[in-house]
Amino acid sequence: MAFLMEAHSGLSAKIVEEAGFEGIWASGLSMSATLGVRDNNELSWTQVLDMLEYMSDASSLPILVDGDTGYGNFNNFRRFVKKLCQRGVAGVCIEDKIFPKTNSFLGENQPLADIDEFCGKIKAGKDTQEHGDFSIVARVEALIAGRGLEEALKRAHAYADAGADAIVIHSKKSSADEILAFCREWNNRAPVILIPTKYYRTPTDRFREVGASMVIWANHNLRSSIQAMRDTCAELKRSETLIDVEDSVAPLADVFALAGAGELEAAEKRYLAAS
Ligand code: SPV
Ligand code: MG
Repeated sequence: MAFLMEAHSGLSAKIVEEAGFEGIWASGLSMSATLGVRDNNELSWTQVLDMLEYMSDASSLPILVDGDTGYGNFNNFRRFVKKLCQRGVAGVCIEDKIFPKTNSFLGENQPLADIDEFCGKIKAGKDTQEHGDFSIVARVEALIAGRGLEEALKRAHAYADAGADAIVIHSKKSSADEILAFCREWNNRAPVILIPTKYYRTPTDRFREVGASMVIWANHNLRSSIQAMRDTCAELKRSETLIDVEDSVAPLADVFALAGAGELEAAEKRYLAAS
């Protein structure tokens, strides 16, 4: 089972790679929150592309981008796929909801996309991808929308028939029961990806036992950075001195190292005329 770790910037992409993960989840929630906006397609798709360009420049890891609902219909989505391929992104996940989307953890009874329309989107993406190994992942939101296991399975089968390379089955329950039941019924017809943000107490071995292929830690770099920034702000506001803060933040040398200062120094020796 593989693990994708969330990143939302060039810097966080580098940190994910440094930690040894095999891939990056470019989370829509995290990219939005980082720029101070809501996870409601308030970022345009070209703004998302710009963020991805920094991330793919910063890291050699494969990036699976959260493509929300594809930014419109099949035509908007296939153009997004073309641009992702040009930027070296490894794959995109689209969810079967309506544009503009709402985060899965907000509200009840979120409207779902028409199955045939969503299948057309998947097909258009597969027909457009410029590299054979680009992945289109279909995210089933039936459990999120309270529509039950049968609806989730029906949708997952339709999306696999349409050519989806893998299925994300999502849930907002604190118990993994419905997710595990889905996986057992699905029986690995196509690879299954889980996002255990809400059912985080479930031991990871349970996901292995039901044959999950991949787990996404979807927002934990964003949330850890919020906590760290808040702690530092509070301490400095209170103490009005750096004395107690210096040892609790990353050394400045780390900032330069992560930005690649060493590479520039070496390049200057090679390329700048000696004065
Ligand atoms: C994201 O990380 O943006 C996701 C996962 O789509 S979730 O927030 O659980 O919907
Ligand atoms: Mg998202």
